[in-house]
Amino acid sequence: MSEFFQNGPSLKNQFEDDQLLKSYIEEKIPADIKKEIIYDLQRFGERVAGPVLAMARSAESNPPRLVQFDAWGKRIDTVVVDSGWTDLHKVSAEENIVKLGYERKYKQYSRMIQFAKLYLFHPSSAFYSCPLAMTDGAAKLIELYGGPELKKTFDHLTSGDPKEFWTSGQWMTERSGGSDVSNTETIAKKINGEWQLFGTKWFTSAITSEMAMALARIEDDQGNTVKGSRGLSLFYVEIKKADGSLNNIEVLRLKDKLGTKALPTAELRLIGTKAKLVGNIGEGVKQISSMFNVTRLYNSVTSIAAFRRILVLAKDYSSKRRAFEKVIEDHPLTSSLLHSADADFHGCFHFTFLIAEIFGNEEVYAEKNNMDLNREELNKILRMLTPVLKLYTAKRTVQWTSELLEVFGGAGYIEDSGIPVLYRDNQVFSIWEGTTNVLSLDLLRALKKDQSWPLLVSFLQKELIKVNLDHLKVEKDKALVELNSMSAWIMTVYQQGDSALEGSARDMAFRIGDLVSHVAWLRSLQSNKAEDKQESMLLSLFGRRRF
Ligand code: MFK
Repeated sequence: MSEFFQNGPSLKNQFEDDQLLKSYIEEKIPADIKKEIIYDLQRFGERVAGPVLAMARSAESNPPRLVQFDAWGKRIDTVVVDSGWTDLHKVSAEENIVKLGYERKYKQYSRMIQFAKLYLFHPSSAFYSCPLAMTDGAAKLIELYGGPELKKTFDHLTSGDPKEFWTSGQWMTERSGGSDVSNTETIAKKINGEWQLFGTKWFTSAITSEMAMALARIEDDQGNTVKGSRGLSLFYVEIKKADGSLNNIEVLRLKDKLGTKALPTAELRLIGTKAKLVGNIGEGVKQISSMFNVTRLYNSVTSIAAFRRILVLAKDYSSKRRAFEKVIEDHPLTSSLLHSADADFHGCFHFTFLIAEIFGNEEVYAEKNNMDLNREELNKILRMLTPVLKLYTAKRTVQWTSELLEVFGGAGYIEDSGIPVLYRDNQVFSIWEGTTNVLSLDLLRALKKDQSWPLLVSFLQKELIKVNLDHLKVEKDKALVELNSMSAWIMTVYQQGDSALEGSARDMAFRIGDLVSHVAWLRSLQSNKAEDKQESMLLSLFGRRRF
């Protein structure tokens, strides 16, 4: 009998092993902060490949459970989580994942550095990154609209001390409205001078958080409400009362999801939940939308991180597994598949970090910035490209996860190889925070409202003018041709009216995604001046695999 046993894929230090991230940091981060940052990322790269991943594995194999009653029949609705999950809370605080975005110690580079850490953390976090996304979003909302009474809460959300650090939920979705939030049925009533919420929230991650941001429809003394999204207001909710019991909330059940099994997602009934109004009455959707730039960017960073994880495992495995007399990476079909995945991954990485850079520059605005854009322009580009980035990176990750799973053959279909969990989990990226269709329509909304296409064209043209290395010329010219062709196409579709525009929105979003990721990549190759021929060989705007 054969004594042969295949060696499985393995993970190295996740920063040291990531040539792309290392050269990006080298290129982008100024010398005075680089040393500190690189040391921190190296240390964290080791931590996520070992002990942090073990916490995630533990949390995944011991999913949360809901205990609704105590031994004596009293309703307690306690969600019991694995110690791995609580350890991931500690790691998130210690590593300052949210804090980095608000402390702004590294000025306009703060978001880039924060997202580099999130990118290392996510694939070893069992989706603890989800509460972190909502926490960062809530901090943003409080920063923009919160009064002084929420200052302490803001300090909790942005703390680096595990004992002080809070996470936040985001309670939007209801049975009557998922994508279409305007159908929200939860009511807010003022009772004895205090707001109380009544209704059912259908998807709430993660119920183990300390607070949440919720949408509700204000009902006046006569029982009248304003219909549609203009009737919705934003509320701050603390999940527990001072005595530790729930704030008039019943946990109806935990969702039995396809993936993200460690993440406790619950259905809640609000039965007079005490709340505080945030911002202006009737502006809830507009206000909560301003956190979409944060949460959708988190979605993009975490989806490219997940894409990288399956890609490095597939590459490592291909260098070990022999079939038909050679390791499989030496077979032309496998090597072309991996090459193609790598090319798409590079495009997604550069697109994501371009938006992180724009976001950082918008938040810590300096008149003279690397992008040559004023604050209003930075804002408009973010508004237009964030939904595109989210849908583009999510879809690429979902498609490539399925494709790369095949590299492992049957082993990729077996639970304890650690691959199926990626397949299940990654599917969520294109659903939550807006599906591909909803985000395509969001792009149209932004294009129409801000007339931002000409602004994007001029930004991309300016960036392309700076690309002058000989070996980048062919791909630069392709980008210029595509830019002109897209402008003509968008003009034609505009003239055909709203129905044609809606029907084309998805194609438009993916074409913009291809183009911007290509330009972002060229920009990076130009400015790191390493003349990294190997990386440039991957670059081919029109050579990407179509699924
Ligand atoms: C690991 C990473 C994890 C990531 C986090 C995961 C946790 C997620 C948990 C969840 O909560 S998932 C559920 C998330 N739900 C959504 O993302 C909702 C998707 N639906 C939409 O985005 C719809 O487009 C929307 C609800 C916004 C449509 O509602 P309306 O009321 O029809 O929107 P309308 O009238 O177009 O816009 C209302 C206001 O918001 C307008 O402002 P004005 O009143 O000043 O005109 C819009 O300009 C503004 N707005 C809408 N979308 C915006 C926006 N502003 C900025 N950015 C946007 N994207």
